[in-house]
Amino acid sequence: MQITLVYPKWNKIPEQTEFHLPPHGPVCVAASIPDHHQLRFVDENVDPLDFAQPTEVVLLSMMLTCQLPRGKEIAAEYRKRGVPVICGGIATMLHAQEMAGYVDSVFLGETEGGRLAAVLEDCRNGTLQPKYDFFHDFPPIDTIGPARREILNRQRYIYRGVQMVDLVHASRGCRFNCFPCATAFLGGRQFRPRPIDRVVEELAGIENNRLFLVDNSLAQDKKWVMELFEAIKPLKKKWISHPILDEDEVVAKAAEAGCWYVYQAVFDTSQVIRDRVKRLKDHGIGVEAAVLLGPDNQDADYIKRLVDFLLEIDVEMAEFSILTPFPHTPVTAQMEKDGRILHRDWSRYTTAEVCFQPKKMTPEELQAMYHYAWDNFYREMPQSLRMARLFSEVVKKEMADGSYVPRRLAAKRGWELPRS
Ligand code: B12
Ligand code: SF4
Repeated sequence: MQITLVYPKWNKIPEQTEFHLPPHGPVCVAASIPDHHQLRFVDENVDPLDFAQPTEVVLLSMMLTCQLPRGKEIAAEYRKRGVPVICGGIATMLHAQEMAGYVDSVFLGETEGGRLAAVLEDCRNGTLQPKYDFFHDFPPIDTIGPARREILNRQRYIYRGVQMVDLVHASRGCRFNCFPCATAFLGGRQFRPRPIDRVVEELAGIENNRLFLVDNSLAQDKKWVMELFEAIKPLKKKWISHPILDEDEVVAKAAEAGCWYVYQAVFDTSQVIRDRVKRLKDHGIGVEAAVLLGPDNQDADYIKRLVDFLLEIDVEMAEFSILTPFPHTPVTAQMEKDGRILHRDWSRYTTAEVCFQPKKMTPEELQAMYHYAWDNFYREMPQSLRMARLFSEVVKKEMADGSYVPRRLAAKRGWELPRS
């Protein structure tokens, strides 16, 4: 069959860095599609979608709630042309009932272990079901093979001449249940580490030296992360990740294994956070603070202090998000009970807009404090400069261990380069 896999567009937050990362869900979906099908992939964030191109089925992959409105438009357009549409992905699971009204089939769960292949067979035989429910019925973790990154339009993920990181995951799920997060709902609080040899195999097969380990958290199983770091160290890859277990030997091992910078949630101005950031920086790991604005303990002064604190502890970057009542999160359950959700216009659920009634601020005040935080953190040193500083750090690391890409390319092509 001719298949079109689409990752619908959403409006990027103006404050965030301009570049786009390659989407990870779709490349994993693509890996579950048997080779006898022809596949065309469009990431609408970087390429236009041409509805006139012939296709027999459309797979809509949605990660974020704010992709829903465009996802629905795309589905309508294809269905008008008689093409069946199947949707899946995280945002589909979070809005399963709603999406059922817009597509021919809703797929809940993960595609590996032959599951998507079977759905495509149904489609070919004209027996597509309205729902495939594999929610919390996870495929065996060792059926997750390397993602199919060849489907990406590589030139679109280059920013100012720099190739963006490639995404990879060494585990799925998360055993924690933090208040703003839907991961506990999605993964049933099960941490599912992949066999380490399979992760190494996947990493080794990626030409890009710079990666993003998109695992929810590398703080869930000390033995496993220590083994993982030891195993990937010889690959000399440089990588970014979500938080790492905050213990000296773990952070040291991560740094040796190529950790370049970490997204670290900064929720208060405590000594714990100060120490955590210091530990990472002491090991040469940069810190991008992920800062949530709007929880009930915050007022405008609190946010001002938080911004000062971030500058004082000298995190390399900061990303501010407004607490957003995404479906199936603990915080939303509470807000629903309290009647504090202002609207359900998903196109505005971007984390750049206030969608709920804060406790100690008006929505307008919180919105203003969001802009205050971005403006003041980046006032002395703009985002582009901070980003450039982070990149210069990775280049230094790569130069030090000989993994800098021009060197590897030169080696591949047999050129001699000065030894420095
Ligand atoms: C990695 C990640 C990111 C990466 C995304 C990188 C990328 N380009 O893909 C980064 C760090 C950039 C990111 C950013 C954000 N993220 Co995020 N992220 C995740 C995370 C941790 C994992 C997603 C992932 O890649 N999983 C691995 C892949 C393989 O799994 P998957 O996508 O589920 O795909 C499988 C199935 O769903 C299925 N499938 C997928 N598509 C399809 C399609 C079809 C047709 C079928 C049949 C099946 C199918 O098959 C796949 C293989 O099994 C999730 C949490 C989680 N546990 O899921 C949050 C999560 C998706 N993120 C979230 C949020 C809030 C954000 C931010 C808004 C946070 C912020 N304020 O900055 C930003 C938004 C980005 C922006 N505005 O530009 C929320 C989403 C909430 C929502 N309802 O919208 C989540 C759920 C975490 C949470 N807080 O609850 N994120
Ligand atoms: S915020 Fe991170 S650690 Fe907490 S539940 Fe979500 S994925 Fe797990």
